[in-house]
Amino acid sequence: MAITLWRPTYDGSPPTWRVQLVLAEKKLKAQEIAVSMDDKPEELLDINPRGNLPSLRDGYQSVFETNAIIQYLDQAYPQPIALMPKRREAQGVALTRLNEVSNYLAATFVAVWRYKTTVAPESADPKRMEELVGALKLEWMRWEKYLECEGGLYLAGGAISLADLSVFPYLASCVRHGLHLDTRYPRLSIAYQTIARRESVVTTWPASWKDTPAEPVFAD
Ligand SMILES: N[C@@H](CCC(=O)N[C@@H](CS)C(=O)NCC(=O)O)C(=O)O
Repeated sequence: MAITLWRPTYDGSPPTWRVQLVLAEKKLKAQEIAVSMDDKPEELLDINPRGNLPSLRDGYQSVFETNAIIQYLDQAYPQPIALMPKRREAQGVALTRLNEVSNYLAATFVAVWRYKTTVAPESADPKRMEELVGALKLEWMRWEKYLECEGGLYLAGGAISLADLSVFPYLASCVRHGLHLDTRYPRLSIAYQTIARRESVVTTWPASWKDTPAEPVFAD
C-alpha cells in the first residue's frame, strides 16, 4: 500500500525526522509532500483537520501526531525490525520516554528556537535566551540520567527502540548547534555516536545541514 508523508518544506524538523527514521528502519518508502505552514493543502486538512506536521496516510488509514504515527508503523510493519521492547516492564519505560519526548523535550527545544526565530536580534534579551538554553541543557541531563539508570546505550530494554529514535533528532540538532556532549553528558555522547552510524540516520540526514552553517546556540 502507498504511504504518503506530509512534512514541512525545511528539513531537520525533529517530529518529521522521527517518522523518517522509523520508515527507514522498516525499509518502507513513502511519498513525501512538503507543505508550507501558510498554505496547507486540502488533501492534508482532509486527513488531519489540525493540519500539523508530520501527517501520514497509509492506504486508507490516516494517522497524525508523531507518537501515534511511529507506534502505528511499528505495529503495522513488525519486520524487519521491531522497535518496541518485548518485555512489559521495558515497554512501560519506552512508552513513558516517548511521551516525555513530545511533552517536555520538544517543548524546551521549541522554546529556544521560537525565541531565536521570532525575536529580532536587537530586542532579544540575552538573559531570557540563557534561561531557555539552560532549561534545555537541564532536560538533557535528565536523559543522561535515564541512560545511566538503564546502564547501557539505549533508553529501554537494552536494544534500539522508538524512544531512542525519537530523542535522536533533537540531540542531533543541538549537537549541530554547538552542544558539547563528551564532558557533561558522556552516556548521551556514546549513544549519539552509535545511533548516528545507523543506516536509517545516514540516509535521512537533513540535506540542508551539509551546506548551511550552524549557529553556536548551545556552545558553552
Ligand atoms: N503534536 C505534534 C507537533 C508537531 C509539530 O510541532 N509540528 C510543527 C512542524 S515541526 C507544525 O506542524 N507546526 C505548524 C502547525 O501546527 O500548524 C506532533 O507530535 O506531531
